[in-house]
Amino acid sequence: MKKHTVCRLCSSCCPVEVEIIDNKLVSATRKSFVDQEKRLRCPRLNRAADIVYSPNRLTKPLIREKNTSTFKEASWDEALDLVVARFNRYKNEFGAESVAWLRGMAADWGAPWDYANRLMNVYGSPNTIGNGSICFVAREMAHTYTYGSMAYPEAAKAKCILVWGKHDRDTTMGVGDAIEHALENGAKLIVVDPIKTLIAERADIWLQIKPGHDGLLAMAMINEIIINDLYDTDFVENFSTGFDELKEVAGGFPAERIAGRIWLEPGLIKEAARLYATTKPACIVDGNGLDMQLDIFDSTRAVAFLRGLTGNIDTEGGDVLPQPVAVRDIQAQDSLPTDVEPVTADYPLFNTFNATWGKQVQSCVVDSILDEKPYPLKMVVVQSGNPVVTMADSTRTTQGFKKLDFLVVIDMFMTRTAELADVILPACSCFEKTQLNRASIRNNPVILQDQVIDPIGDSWPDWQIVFELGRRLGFEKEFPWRTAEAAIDYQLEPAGITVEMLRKSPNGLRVEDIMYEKHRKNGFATPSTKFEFSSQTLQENGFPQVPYGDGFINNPISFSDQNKFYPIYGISGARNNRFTNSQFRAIPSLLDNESGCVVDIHPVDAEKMRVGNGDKVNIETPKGSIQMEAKISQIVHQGSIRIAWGWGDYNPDCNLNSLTDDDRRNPITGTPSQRSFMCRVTKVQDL
Ligand SMILES: Nc1nc2c(c(=O)[nH]1)N[C@H]1C(S)=C(S)[C@@H](COP(=O)(O)OP(=O)(O)OC[C@H]3O[C@@H](n4cnc5c(=O)[nH]c(N)nc54)[C@H](O)[C@@H]3O)O[C@H]1N2
Ligand SMILES: Nc1nc2c(c(=O)[nH]1)N[C@H]1C(S)=C(S)[C@@H](COP(=O)(O)OP(=O)(O)OC[C@H]3O[C@@H](n4cnc5c(=O)[nH]c(N)nc54)[C@H](O)[C@@H]3O)O[C@H]1N2
Ligand code: SF4
Ligand SMILES: [Mo]
Repeated sequence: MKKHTVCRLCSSCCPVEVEIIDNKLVSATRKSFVDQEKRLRCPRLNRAADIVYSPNRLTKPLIREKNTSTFKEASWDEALDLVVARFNRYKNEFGAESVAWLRGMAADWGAPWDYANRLMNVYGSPNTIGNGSICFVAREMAHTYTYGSMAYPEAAKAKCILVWGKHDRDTTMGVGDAIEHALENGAKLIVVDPIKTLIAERADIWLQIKPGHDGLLAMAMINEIIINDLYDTDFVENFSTGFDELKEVAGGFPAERIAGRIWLEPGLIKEAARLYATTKPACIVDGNGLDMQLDIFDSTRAVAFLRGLTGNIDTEGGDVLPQPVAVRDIQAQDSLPTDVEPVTADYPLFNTFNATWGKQVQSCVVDSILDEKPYPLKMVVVQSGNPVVTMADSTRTTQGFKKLDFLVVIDMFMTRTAELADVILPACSCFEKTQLNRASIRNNPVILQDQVIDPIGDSWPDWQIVFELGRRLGFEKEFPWRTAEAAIDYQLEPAGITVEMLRKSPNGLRVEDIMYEKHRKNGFATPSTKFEFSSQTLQENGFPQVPYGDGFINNPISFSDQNKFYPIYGISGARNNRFTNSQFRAIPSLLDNESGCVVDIHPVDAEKMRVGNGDKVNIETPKGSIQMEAKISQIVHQGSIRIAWGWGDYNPDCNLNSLTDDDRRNPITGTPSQRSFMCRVTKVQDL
């Protein structure tokens, strides 16, 4: 039997068709507007059955035996009662704010994020915290400050595609399909990436940017477009504000002066600016290459400016602004006492830029535990995340989680984070639960992630865990729902959509047709109702109103002030299409014949280091060291290395975040430099 759902084995939320035989998931296929044989293949989806039925799945709640490293199996009643007792104890002893709920990316950002917020808000803690400071939420804030929400590229219809720090063919297959389609139809391609990726190889112009220096390039492109009158005068005059201020600041970034600082030729920067500005429609596919950088907010705003400057915002084949469906805000923020600040209080603009994103600076959780500022957290619930290996500075993060009084982990597998827990609650996979994903809430059409098989063992869907905890904490009224369907129907009521209707439209329910150039009628959802090249809100809060208005930061990546000792640029990459972040290395069919756990070193550097293919090298920063096999490769620029991402759970010796630092952060979004940092490389036998 065929069933429809949405895959959530990574954050891309691809609609899929699943083959079920005897109530078992046998195979799954990604849906796409392109023909089956042309679709990009996703190895994780192809191995969905191996993931779902893995013998390593957690199938029973586990409680740590007192003062040991062993766990005993428990009933849900026993485990939940223990968790609830701790929730109550810390609230009585230290106030509800001493408990935090930390969410990784795996259980989605839509309704599951709202449920966790609702629970913590009615309990009285302001500390529901996501990992958006290093994933896309900081980027979303930069978009929002410019034109009111996050734009998405309509790549399939574009004539020019500017891919900026994204690698969709491995990470976001739906957009990957769209890019392939556009290229087949003759679209031009510009890629900004320090690595010669598969998509960079095919670009008309590849800008092999120096890691972490994207802001300089974006400003140089803006300047080039302005001084050559390549900008859209109608848009700039009628729909934007702050153009003159931008023009002045961008004037300080001429391509000739900037190029040498970012490993590029001035001619290539000019050519890219001209191609992007003069080929219409053009879209920008921006990605995680911009995230996890110290100047994420300014660099992403500068990239976002290109969209307005060239009149490509909200146009067909350009970057389109979403048309969200009307949903009920179920976070119950009104229940929170107003006099308790969250542990993320140092980042007020990020905490509040969106009505429901809330707090996203996960580093503050560790600050609070270790430095007891603004107060100490005593208990943390980690849901669908593995912070011990995915957050910056793993040594410090581990210290923090070890210092906690009580740690609860909700996960499908035993992880390095779960190993530190007092209670582990076994979660269902994406195929075992019905869920309203963020992709659906934030834009048309709404597509239901629908349960297609029964839960494995005694695992529970995340929604059930949260609702049941809520009820046991005494919030029966706030958590009346016994099914996911009832909760989703309640949340979608303002849109007039029900789960039943969604099931009848498995390819998605569109509540309104796509509309372009909505600003002509409504303006933009910014304080000025204009596309904001300069922001008064930022100025009022002590930040430059135009990106880099007070100069470009001197040392934009970690440890660049110590480059005598750490002379090599380390790049965190690559996302491998077999794995999602730290996940799936326990799945033999995905791990077998896998050769991705390597560090790419340029041949010239390798010779200097006397390193050959397959040699083990030690990579070191002031924070720690890891060891990996070397791969001699031309895909990196001389002077930089690319370190494989996501191996820290499988093998702590390869934990990239043992190298990264959390000491310096973006002042607005709290983002540390997890993507780029200076390091030293030595052959292991030379040590
Ligand atoms: N140096 C460096 N650091 C990075 C990154 C990088 O590229 N380089 N990437 C960053 C980014 S963008 C992100 S988003 C973070 C990711 O950080 P995390 O979200 O911590 O990463 P994952 O490894 O994906 O961990 C997800 C966990 O959720 C579990 N899980 C999967 N599905 C479900 C579910 O439905 N319910 C529950 N309860 N659990 C589930 C998985 O088993 C896994 O243990 O890492 C960040 N850290
Ligand atoms: N297979 C797979 N798919 C995934 C995930 C996964 O772990 N595996 N994770 C999911 C998650 S949580 C996310 S956030 C998305 C992320 O998806 P993407 O945004 O595609 O993220 P990455 O592949 O990490 O990085 C994109 C590109 O940025 C480049 N890059 C590195 N440093 C820089 C830099 O300084 N400047 C520029 N311009 N580019 C740079 C890298 O070389 C890489 O090609 O993918 C999601 N999908
Ligand atoms: S890219 Fe693959 S793993 Fe990610 S949601 Fe799509 S099908 Fe699933
Ligand atoms: Mo992410």
